Amino acid sequence: MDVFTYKGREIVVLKGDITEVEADAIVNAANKYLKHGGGVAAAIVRKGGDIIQKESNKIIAEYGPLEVGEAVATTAGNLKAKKVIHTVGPVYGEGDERNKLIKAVYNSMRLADSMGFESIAFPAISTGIYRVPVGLAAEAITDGIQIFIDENPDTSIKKVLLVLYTTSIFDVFRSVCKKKFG
Ligand code: AR6
Repeated sequence: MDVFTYKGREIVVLKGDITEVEADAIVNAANKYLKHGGGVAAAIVRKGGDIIQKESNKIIAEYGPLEVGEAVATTAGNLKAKKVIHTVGPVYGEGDERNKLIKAVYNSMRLADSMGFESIAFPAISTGIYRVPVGLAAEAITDGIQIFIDENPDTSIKKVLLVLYTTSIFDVFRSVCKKKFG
């Protein structure tokens, strides 16, 4: 685990399972339809309970599919977190992946901030089933965090966790954070 600070906010990079993390909000790498069938999304529903999928279905029924970069919140069910924030990352090859990832992170933090949350945990959005190269994703996700803090100096968010599931992805995020925040 590595801890960095940026403008008085803690940025924690750790290898682990996001469903086990202590944070007010954990972020899910979702799809536009909030059908949590695979990857980190399936792990979140498996551990948090089907109530997360049910609330997700309600959101889709009411508002229609999400856009890439949008973020919405549901209950966290049995998880330690207060809420799950679902955001949609880009699929590699669709174009503008960097800005879409920045937007997904920014909108997730904005939603957490609107609920007065002090901590938020992100997985490596888009680096699994959506195949975005890890280096590109790490640069964009950390840029999103940095831009949000720059533009929202009074945010309630004191701590941002980056929870990486594999050693190789953890190593890339750690070196990008060292360069940017170290
Ligand atoms: N904790 C933290 N990270 C995890 C965990 C976990 N428990 N499990 C997997 N990862 P993915 P995407 C990592 O595929 O690429 C879903 O089906 C994994 O190693 O979950 O944005 C959605 O419903 C990878 O680095 O998300 C969408 O359809 C990262 O999480 C689609 O996949 C993201 O991998 C979204 O694809």
